[in-house]
Amino acid sequence: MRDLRGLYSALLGSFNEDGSVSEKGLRQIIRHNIDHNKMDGLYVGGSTGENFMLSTDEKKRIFEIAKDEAKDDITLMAQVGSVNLKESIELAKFVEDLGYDAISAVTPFYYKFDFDEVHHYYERILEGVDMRMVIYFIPFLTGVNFSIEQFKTLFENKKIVGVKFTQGDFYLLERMRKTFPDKLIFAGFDEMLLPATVLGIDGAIGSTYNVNAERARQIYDLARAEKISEARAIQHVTNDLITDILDNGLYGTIKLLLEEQGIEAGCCREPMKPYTPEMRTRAKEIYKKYF
Ligand code: NAY
Repeated sequence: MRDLRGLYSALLGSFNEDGSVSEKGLRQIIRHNIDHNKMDGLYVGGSTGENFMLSTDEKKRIFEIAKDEAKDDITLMAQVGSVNLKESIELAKFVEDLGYDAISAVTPFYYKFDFDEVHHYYERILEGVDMRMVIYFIPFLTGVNFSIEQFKTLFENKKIVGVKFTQGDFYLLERMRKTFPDKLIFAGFDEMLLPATVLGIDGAIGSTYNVNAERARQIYDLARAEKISEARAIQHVTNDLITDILDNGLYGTIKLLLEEQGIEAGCCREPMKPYTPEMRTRAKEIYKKYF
């Protein structure tokens, strides 16, 4: 069984102008993450993949393309969570058959499900598969928060091996590390990679690693080696870059930065905005400034 720890790029979605999935773009982004970025893993079907705007067939196709392109070169974790539980169950079985290393599922959102309902959702997804699961915890987008006690209840299922922690609450992160030394914690905010690494995470999953992998690796390695001031200097540059990316439109700007490196990363999916000339110009400036 593959070790799941390490740095993962959250795989971007790649779309043609008519909104269809660009297989060519996806394959190029995947190769770039393996060959150039030297990532440990890819998180397929997450927020960065614009996943919650896709049909079940499109999600399946992207899972297939990622596995076909990556083969066993890199750890593959599939985000199968959806507010449609039947779809999540179907996708979990689908990626198990494809040979993915692990699944992840976002907490069910939109309706204000209570904890028992959320717990049931994870149990139902896991009933049908023999796979390791990483909970996708992102309260600022889903509105779903857990206490330590609730994490404890979820973690009673041995198939749940960890959490993708996209949360700026470092007190909770520290409590989690102490309480669950054997569970895997992946940091989900690239701008907080250094403090999360100091607190003892097992890895990180991020959108900006698609373009900023070298700095992310340095931060992660330096922090693990307790070379904090060196790591902090790189986190400062990284956060200047992330601030500029966020100001110009997160996923679109990352794709435009990849374009500067010759990768046909494609467009974003409606209702995300199409690229404007100003956005393209700004992305070129950002590229020149940081790369
Ligand atoms: C996902 O599912 O793709 C992720 O959550 C990856 C983590 C990213 N979160 C989101 C919501 O995009 O990399 C982060 C984030 O983009 C980055 O820290 C900038 O804020």
